[in-house]
Amino acid sequence: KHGILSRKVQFEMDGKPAPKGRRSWKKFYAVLKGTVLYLQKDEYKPDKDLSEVDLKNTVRIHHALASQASDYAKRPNVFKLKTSDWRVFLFQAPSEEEMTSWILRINLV
Ligand code: I3P
Repeated sequence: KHGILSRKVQFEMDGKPAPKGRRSWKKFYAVLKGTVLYLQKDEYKPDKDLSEVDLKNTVRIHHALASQASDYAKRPNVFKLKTSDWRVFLFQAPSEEEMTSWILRINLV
């Protein structure tokens, strides 16, 4: 699955609150491939190697849980992703359909 997602980091590894500066919304081109969610600055190109920043933004979603962020009212179509290493991200999808589709696909992994 591919698509535009904006990301906000709420908690980093081991559940530490993300520091100021890491908490702002950033727009990415997201690609879900197997158990890995790639978040890239630019459109996905299959033959291009990932940059160091792209690798840093990669999220392993094995044993992760996605759910609608019903407690977050500032933006629409936002879902929460909790990873197995206790990170928490908010992702904003372009529509409700896209949000639901991402949640279902992530939870199927
Ligand atoms: C953050 C930015 C985010 C905001 C976050 C701020 O500041 O304004 O938009 O999240 O609030 O820390 P900065 O750009 O300086 O990193 P919201 O959009 O959810 O309010 P937070 O610290 O309460 O998460």
